[in-house]
Amino acid sequence: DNPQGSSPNRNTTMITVTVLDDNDFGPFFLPCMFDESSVGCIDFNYVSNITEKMVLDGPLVFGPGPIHAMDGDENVTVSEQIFFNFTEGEPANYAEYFEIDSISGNVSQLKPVRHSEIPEFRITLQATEGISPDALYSTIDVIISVKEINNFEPEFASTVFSGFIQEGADAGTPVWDSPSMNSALVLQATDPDLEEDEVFRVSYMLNDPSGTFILAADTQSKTEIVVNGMIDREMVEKYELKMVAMESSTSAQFVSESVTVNITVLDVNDNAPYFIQNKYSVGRNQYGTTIRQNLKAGTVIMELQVADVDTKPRIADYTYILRLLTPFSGTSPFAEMSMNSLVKIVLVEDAIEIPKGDYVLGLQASDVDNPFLLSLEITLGIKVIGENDTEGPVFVQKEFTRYASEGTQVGSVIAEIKICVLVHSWLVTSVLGRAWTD
Ligand SMILES: [Ca+2]
Ligand SMILES: [Ca+2]
Ligand SMILES: [Ca+2]
Ligand SMILES: [Ca+2]
Repeated sequence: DNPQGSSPNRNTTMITVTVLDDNDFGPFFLPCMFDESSVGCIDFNYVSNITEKMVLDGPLVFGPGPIHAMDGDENVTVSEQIFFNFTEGEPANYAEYFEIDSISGNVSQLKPVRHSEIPEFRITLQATEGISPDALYSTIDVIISVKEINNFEPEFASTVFSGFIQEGADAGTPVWDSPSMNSALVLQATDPDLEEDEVFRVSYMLNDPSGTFILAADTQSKTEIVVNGMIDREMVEKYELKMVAMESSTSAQFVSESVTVNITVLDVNDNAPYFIQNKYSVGRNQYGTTIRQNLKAGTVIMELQVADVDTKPRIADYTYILRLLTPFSGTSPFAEMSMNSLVKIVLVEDAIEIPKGDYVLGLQASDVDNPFLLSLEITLGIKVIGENDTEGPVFVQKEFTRYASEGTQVGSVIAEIKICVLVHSWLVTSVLGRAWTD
């Protein structure tokens, strides 16, 4: 070229250089998509999905398009065949499930997959030009999602369960499946969507309005209910709990129908018998009567009935001990005759032989072998009057024995003596006096 046009002696020769494409680009995967900023094709993955627990009939369908690749070079002297193969993947045993046709790129499913075990495959696909050892190749990820089948909520074998717990049971004690308390009540839900050997991940939720029970800490696919509060059959005999199971093996996390767990509290003999109030009652655990000296030996002068808040059977039947408290010495002119829960106080001699006055007796009732463990003592006041005397008050009092330790301050009150006086069936209590040290 001669912009000035001042050198006519020069010749201009046009040389056209044709650059032949050498085989220096690997294959690229199709479809090739561009955007405004990209130089080449945008990176992408081949994605597909299959349904768990079945085998797809025919090749998988991929997006954004079928598996396909082109030689990256144009006008190469020999356009070589592109071969497809999987090189590695997650999980590592992906090849048990999928194979790829090296020529067509079609991917076939070989066996069913469980979503709970493998929710997704990520496999590296390699496209290679030709078969020479130094053949050029490219790779891309193939992602196959496993769609779960979830048509059913988890379910329990029954809608109502029965459990048993003994009153006084320690925290952590399981609710038993029978009154014999040999095995814990096991609660387990299943998910009909899962195959028999498939791991069922589940959360159990217990609703106990009383707050007395919780689920065992080591709950897995099955659970137990354990004590978390005080159990007293005489306070609460039955509990009704509600429970649900929520599947966590699936993304939908279906929740079961609510089931009922009825818990029966088993009795322990943990209460002493008590005396039923009757016409002789003069106060709390105090009974009294007046007898005349014309009564004959064997006469029943008082009848008392005991009851018990615990249920039968007990270790032993009721036992009674009657002892004379006032007067402090001498043999008692009264005895008890009992049959189970009925106690009769009878005269053991003709009443004419008994000095007039006030007699106080203690009557202990027990329903265990060892009365020291579980017994109740009531006080009986019996006033003996002459045949023609008018009825006066019955004194119901007890003897007191108190010991003051050495060094007790002078003037300390060590006992307070109260009397309970029965006046026409009304009990009057008053402080009679105090004992003090000097
Ligand atoms: Ca389910
Ligand atoms: Ca109790
Ligand atoms: Ca009892
Ligand atoms: Ca009880």
